[in-house]
Amino acid sequence: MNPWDQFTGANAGYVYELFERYQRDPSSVDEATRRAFATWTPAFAQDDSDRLRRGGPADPAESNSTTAAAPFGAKADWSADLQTGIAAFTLAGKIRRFGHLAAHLDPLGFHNPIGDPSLNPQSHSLSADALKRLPASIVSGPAAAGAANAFEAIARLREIYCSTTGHDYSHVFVPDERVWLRQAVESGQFRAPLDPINGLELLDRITEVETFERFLQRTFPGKTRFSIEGLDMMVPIIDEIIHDAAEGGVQHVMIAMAHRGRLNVLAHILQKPYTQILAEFKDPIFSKQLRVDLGWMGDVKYHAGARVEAQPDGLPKQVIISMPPNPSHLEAVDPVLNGMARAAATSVDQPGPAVVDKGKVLAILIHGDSAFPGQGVVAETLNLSRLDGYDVGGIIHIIANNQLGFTTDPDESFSTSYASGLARGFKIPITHVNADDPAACIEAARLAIAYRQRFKLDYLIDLVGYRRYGHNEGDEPSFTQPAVYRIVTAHPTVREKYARTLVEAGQITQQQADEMVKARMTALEQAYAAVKPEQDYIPPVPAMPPSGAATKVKTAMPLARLDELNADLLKIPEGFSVHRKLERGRERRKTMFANAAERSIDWAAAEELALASILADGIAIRLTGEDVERGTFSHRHAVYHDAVTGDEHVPLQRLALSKAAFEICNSPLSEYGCVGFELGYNLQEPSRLVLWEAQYGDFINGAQIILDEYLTSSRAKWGMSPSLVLLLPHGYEGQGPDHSSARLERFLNAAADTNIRVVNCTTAAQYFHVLRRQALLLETDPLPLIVMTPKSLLRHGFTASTPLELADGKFHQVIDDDMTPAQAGKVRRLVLCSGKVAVDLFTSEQRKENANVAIARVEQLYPFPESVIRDVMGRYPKLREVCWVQEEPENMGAWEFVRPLLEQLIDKRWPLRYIGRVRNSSPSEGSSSWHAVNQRAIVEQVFEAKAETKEFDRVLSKQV
Ligand SMILES: Cc1ncc(C[n+]2csc(CCOP(=O)(O)OP(=O)(O)O)c2C)c(N)n1
Ligand SMILES: [Mg+2]
Repeated sequence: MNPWDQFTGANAGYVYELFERYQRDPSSVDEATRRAFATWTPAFAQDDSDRLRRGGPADPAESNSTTAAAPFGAKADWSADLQTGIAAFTLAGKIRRFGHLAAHLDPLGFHNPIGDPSLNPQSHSLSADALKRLPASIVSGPAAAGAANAFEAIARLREIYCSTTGHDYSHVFVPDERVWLRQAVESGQFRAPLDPINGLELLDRITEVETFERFLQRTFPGKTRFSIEGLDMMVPIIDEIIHDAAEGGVQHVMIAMAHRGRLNVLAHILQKPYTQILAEFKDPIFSKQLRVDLGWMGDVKYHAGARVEAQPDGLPKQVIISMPPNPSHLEAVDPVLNGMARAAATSVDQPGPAVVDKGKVLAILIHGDSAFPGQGVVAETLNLSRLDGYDVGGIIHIIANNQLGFTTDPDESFSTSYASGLARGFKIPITHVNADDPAACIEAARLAIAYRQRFKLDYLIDLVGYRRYGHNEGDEPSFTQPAVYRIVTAHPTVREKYARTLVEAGQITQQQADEMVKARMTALEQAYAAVKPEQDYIPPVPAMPPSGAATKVKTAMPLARLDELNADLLKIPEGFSVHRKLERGRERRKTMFANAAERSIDWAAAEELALASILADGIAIRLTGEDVERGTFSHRHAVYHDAVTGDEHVPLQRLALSKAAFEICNSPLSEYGCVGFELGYNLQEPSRLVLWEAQYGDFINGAQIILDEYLTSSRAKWGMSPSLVLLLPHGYEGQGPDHSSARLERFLNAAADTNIRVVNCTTAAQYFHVLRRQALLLETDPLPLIVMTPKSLLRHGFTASTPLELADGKFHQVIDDDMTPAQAGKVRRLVLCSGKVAVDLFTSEQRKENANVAIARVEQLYPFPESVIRDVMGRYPKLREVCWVQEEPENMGAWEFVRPLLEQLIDKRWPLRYIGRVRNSSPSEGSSSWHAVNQRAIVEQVFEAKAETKEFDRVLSKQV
């Protein structure tokens, strides 16, 4: 028997490759193979002189190897056949890899396929005849099965890879996944006829989609709706994904998308009633929207979210489908939805690590073709996909690719070959599909959800269509894309085309197809006639009004309980070796409760005790951020690493008293994406305490879009109730402009309507109580909590607290100077300040010598504790002036926020002075010496009877 006969398909290909190597360099294969190649003849050795006579290849680079002459001894005929086999095998590989480049993806035919010479048989010196002489098995896979020869198999392969679908998955490096994809794609298992499509239902669905837009266009001409038209198949694609997901056990499908087609998806996937949408188009002004104080709420209609419990066709169970509201800021919703999905998939009712069930929830993210490559947060979100602390078992991405971004063409939008290029780096399989081919779109959807369910990994559908109108419906697209819009105007809709296909196939008559349109239009007209804007317009559900619970909640904990928690935290698993240096700290903690009045509790201990006590109260916690496990300042050590084995021990997950899960993870180096994720997690599961810590507070500005669009305004815009905690290391310690300021002023600038809490604590006990307060308010009075946290003060004696302060105390919005009434009677100057500068003042030499100055710490800046400060002012009968003191420049920090509030409180009784750094564009000095000078000047100015010292004058003159 000829040994070549044993090899078929991929194996044969491998042998051909080996032979090719052998031809180039016989010593590159092992001895036995060398012997075999010297004697065996390929099975299909037939006269192929025809092919050999033909001209050279179109692309020599692609085909050099296939035209190389046998170097020695081989018989010319079998060598030639072997070459043909190798060429056919290579061609099949190129089609699988690059076939998408020749696929007809653009329904308008405006952007031609890029193509690739290696996809042509001629480039491999292959003729049709030569291919016909080869067995189909050389192509291998399902395309070869049942094919008479390689010619037929190659033709099938081209049909699969180069028609209206571009399967782009060669970048998936895990063989299992790639083999699955290849099999799924080539077998046609997700395509009709193997997986049938109900053509009439599909036609009716796209009729519904199109008619909705046409009705809106007719009824509200020119009004912005961001029509889906040109990408109508998006709706059936989502239908299909939801159906298959629900069938596979998914209980909750979460969808996020931008403006394009959103109203259509809200109406038809989220089942938002037509009457409600139409009432929004009428844009009524009603009393229920207005507030007496000229304030406002709400957002434009195409930012609204929705939620529905639906039963997909033919399935016995319900599935929740939800879409969060989102802002204009394209792609900002990506990490938010990702975090929501994670929260929904996570169970936290057992102590220990959180348990994630990746099969429970499915997230679908719909992107724009300009926004996907353009917005960095997309990359940040994709980067979360396979990280333990963020994984949601695969997101299905759909690029709503209308080949335009406002007026910007694709070649002005991205440097990758496709809008989806970024996904390749994340090993996400991509299906580019022509939005005018409904069957291909349905296959893409089925493929995506099947892959996601099988591997629990992301999948991307690049739905390539067009935009029927301008960016919005009042826009004239032919100003900028005249050629495209000449085609669009004459281009039939996908509904028209599909109706024609079904008519030609005899499945429906044209009249029946037209009836479908009429029926849908009638339903819309009836809905419109029935609209009662006063009832149908539903403004955002008002967020829980502030309940005042914040001042009443009891955060203290009995000493014995704290001691017990502490002992529990200090337990170490048998045989675990703690790092020598960390052991010392643990030893100190063992005696922390020995004397209840001793200042033995530092910042990190207070935090750990607070978190432990929250877990013991049954509230789950998630804490993330850059390097949070250890803590940027090496203070937290929430995760111990065995000094010998590297094994991990997380005390808060081993707590005997805990009643809920504790999740902690170092985040990737991202702020926008990660803060968005945590915010989404928090919104989805508001009863859990979610904390994000910045490496340094400065870096929070990387997440500014999330802060502005979600954290501080989502209450007013969408009636949401976020309660995320941000821990932002803040304080002037001479580390330069970028490690000093968490931009307190930006939070205060966004503070209104009791939308956040902003604190700057100066003691460990205050931090303990504020964390506990936050946890205990999650259900009754939730608000985001912004904490300016210390750096050098983490281990400062001044900030340490006594066990009693935890056991008997509470969070104080203001900490007044610790003076007797007699001492207070001498005070002339009341200094109000917040955070680290207070510690500088209290611990200064001047403080001891100066009895005229009282220092009160404003620990909570928002909501501003007016009445407490009023009381503080009342304690000093001989007061002559009030000073606001801060480390930050005058245009930053809290000053500009507190100034009008203090002026109101002072009511012209005393002058209000500012002491702090001068206005500056940069948050702080670049030199630590300069920092020391300015810091000293602030302290001196506070305690000087006369305001300016010589040094301060000098500093000022230099700075100016
Ligand atoms: C972050 C951000 N920058 C700019 C804009 C303004 N903008 C609104 S839509 C749009 C074009 C979006 O193009 P694409 O992503 O292709 O979506 P399409 O409108 O084509 O569906 C731009 C630039 C925005 N909304 N968000
Ligand atoms: Mg676009």
